[in-house]
Amino acid sequence: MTMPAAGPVEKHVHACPLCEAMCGLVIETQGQAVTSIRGDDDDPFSRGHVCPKAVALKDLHEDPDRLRRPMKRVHGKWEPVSWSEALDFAAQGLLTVQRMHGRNAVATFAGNPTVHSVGASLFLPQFIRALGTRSRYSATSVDQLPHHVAAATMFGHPLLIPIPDIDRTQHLVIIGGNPLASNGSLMTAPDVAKRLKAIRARGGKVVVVDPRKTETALVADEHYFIRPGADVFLLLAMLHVILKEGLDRPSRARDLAVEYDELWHVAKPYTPERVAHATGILPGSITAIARDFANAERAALYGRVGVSMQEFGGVACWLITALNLVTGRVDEPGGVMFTNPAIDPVGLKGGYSPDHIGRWKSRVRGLPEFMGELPVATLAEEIETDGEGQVRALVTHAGNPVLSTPNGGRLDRALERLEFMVSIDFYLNETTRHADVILPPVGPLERDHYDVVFHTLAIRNTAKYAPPLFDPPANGMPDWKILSELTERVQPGWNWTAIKNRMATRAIRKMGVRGLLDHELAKGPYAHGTPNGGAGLTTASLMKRPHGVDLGALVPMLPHRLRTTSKKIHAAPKAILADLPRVAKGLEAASERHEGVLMLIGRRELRSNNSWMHNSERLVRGKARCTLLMHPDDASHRNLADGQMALVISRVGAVEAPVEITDAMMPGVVSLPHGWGHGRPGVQMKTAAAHAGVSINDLTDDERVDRLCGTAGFSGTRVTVERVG
Ligand SMILES: Nc1nc2c(c(=O)[nH]1)N[C@H]1C(S)=C(S)[C@@H](COP(=O)(O)OP(=O)(O)OC[C@H]3O[C@@H](n4cnc5c(=O)[nH]c(N)nc54)[C@H](O)[C@@H]3O)O[C@H]1N2
Ligand SMILES: Nc1nc2c(c(=O)[nH]1)N[C@H]1C(S)=C(S)[C@@H](COP(=O)(O)OP(=O)(O)OC[C@H]3O[C@@H](n4cnc5c(=O)[nH]c(N)nc54)[C@H](O)[C@@H]3O)O[C@H]1N2
Ligand code: SF4
Ligand SMILES: [Mo]
Repeated sequence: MTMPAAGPVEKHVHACPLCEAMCGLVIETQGQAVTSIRGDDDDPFSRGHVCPKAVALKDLHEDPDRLRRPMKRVHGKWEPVSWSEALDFAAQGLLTVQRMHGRNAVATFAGNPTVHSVGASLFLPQFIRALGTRSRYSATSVDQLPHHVAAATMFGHPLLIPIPDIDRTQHLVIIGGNPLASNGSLMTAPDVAKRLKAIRARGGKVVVVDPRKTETALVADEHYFIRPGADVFLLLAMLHVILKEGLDRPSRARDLAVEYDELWHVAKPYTPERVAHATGILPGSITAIARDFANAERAALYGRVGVSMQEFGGVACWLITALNLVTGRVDEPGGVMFTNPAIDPVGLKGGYSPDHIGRWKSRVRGLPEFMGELPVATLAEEIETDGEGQVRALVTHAGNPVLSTPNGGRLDRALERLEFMVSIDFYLNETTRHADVILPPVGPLERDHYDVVFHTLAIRNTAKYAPPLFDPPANGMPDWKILSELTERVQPGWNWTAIKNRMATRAIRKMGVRGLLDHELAKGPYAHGTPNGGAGLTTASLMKRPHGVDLGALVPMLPHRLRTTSKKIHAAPKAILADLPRVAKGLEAASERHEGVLMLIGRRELRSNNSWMHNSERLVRGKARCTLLMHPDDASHRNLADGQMALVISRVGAVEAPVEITDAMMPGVVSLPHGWGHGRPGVQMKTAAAHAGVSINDLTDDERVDRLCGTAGFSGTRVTVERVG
């Protein structure tokens, strides 16, 4: 739906909600049309940086396939219905299932864009609380959950994730992250390429450990191939070297730590020689990586999805922080630091203890709860398995678990068996096609913007608010309104609690997004002024500084930011130590080799955004993206030439994809990007369907999880590959 450009040109300052980098944008509009999108040079944080996805916000705004009215499935056909009919139908369907089968029979899944929408971040938790179900799932358990486990058990709150201070470090070790493609994660740092370059320009060093020689590895000083899933052994050996050689150093954080001596007991058996075969890294290199890191004047060890999406992700993420702790990097400039955000989701409460995990278990497989949710790797079997507590209805919010969770093909089939499904989403895609009703929120340019979550994970303290750039269309609802309408409708009954809850919901709804933001800002550290003498932060004062407010570099925050009940840092949390016998067994398994078997990993690409921006022509045109990267030796063993179709087979499924031969891959490892596979029937995204690709998660295995916290073990899925035909 190309919008006619009519009327005067208006210039708006906004922000991009697509990834964690929070780039500032200058958007020109004429009437309802977007006429240009550029990086905002006056944004003090992003300094004009954007990536190709920003311009695709225009395509999203205009996309004729984007749903603008609620849709109800009637005898297998989609029919537009009014908002009141759709909301009543959705709530009634959920309540009916709960009345018949209990509260846990309704499951919820919150996908990634939830945290990029201020309305959804503020209003979804209420809706889930109102449903009163324990069957809560989200993208967290296919992503950063192990980082939360480490943060909660060590520092007392899942969001106390220390952020690498890359603008001041002299030595950055990146394990399992590719910020040049992802633009940084659990490290909000717009224009990360420039910032990495600056480390080298001031005489520092960047080291990358990754089974693929990535875009980031290409701009680093050193790159080491590692066998997928073996990071835990590398990290243990690094800890071994550092403690054995006495390279650990005193620090303020060290003085706050208990259980410090446990670390040597843990690391002692893991010499570089013992883990070399499992990791694929020479003992001398492991020792050098450890010594260089420990000896650097200012250093940060950073790990991202490559270390959290694997069978030992929890222990690996803990070891990363433990290594930062022993070398005196925690809470020090140039090391890893905590933010002091204007709106603080960490809040005053915390109270996580070192064994705080698994207060309840999933019904079928006994996977642990964490932060009130269950691992999504178990969702399909919870739908399929009869019995008390079986999942019979599902609400998805901004998620596409058919493409994004392990063994998505199984989930795809399981969703067909649900008695009722509601999707809050603006596309009819691989997941929402199973819904009985779809409630589409307005697009990102038609709602307020404030990055509640990502300011908390940024390399500087910053704040920025933008009001909606377009008025929502007459028939459009922002996500927060949809959620609060649903919340009211699913709080049945006239007992005192129900009435109180309804009153609370109404009060918050009356405040709206801006009201709630002001309420939170007033509780925050900059309510009465900013470090550089600016006015106290409110949405009104932020609107006077539309490019965003820089609140300075990260500052030491310990001990007062600790939220452990002990007010100490737990260097070796109980819950994590309990997983070490499994790690010991894993070392044996990782040292075995199986003839003909390859290990599959994922990848991200600058023009792609998980599963949902593939309907933008400008992002998908050109060379096919969904290819199987393979080392030349592995290809020639299988008689595969570049561009030929390969059949990839795993325990759970098979897909066909063209081979792209490259020595950027570690021998024995192949890579497919995730988020593709738009060829399923019933998907209403024309451009995406024309560039369908296949889903890596038709190969990944829902049985392969990190038993510590249930996170999907994507990395290193065993596959065989052969030539098609
Ligand atoms: N362009 C773009 N940007 C995005 C996204 C996107 O889809 N597209 N998604 C966003 C989201 S949701 C997230 S969570 C972030 C993620 O941000 P990143 O973690 O930076 O994401 P990736 O680019 O997947 O980088 C992971 C790296 O880990 C490597 N790897 C895989 N397995 C292993 C392993 O076992 N060990 C080690 N050491 N490395 C391994 C991969 O080769 C890859 O280079 O990106 C965000 N940004
Ligand atoms: N094998 C493998 N699998 C992976 C990964 C991997 O690296 N490898 N990465 C994992 C990671 S890190 C993540 S975060 C997940 C992401 O997977 P999901 O959390 O499932 O998210 P997306 O695939 O991004 O799908 C987003 C959905 O939200 C909708 N949407 C977009 N914006 C909005 C909005 O503002 N409101 C609403 N209501 N809906 C909206 C889109 O239409 C789309 O349907 O995938 C995971 N899956
Ligand atoms: S890096 Fe790209 S997708 Fe991420 S916020 Fe910036 S412009 Fe948006
Ligand atoms: Mo993610």
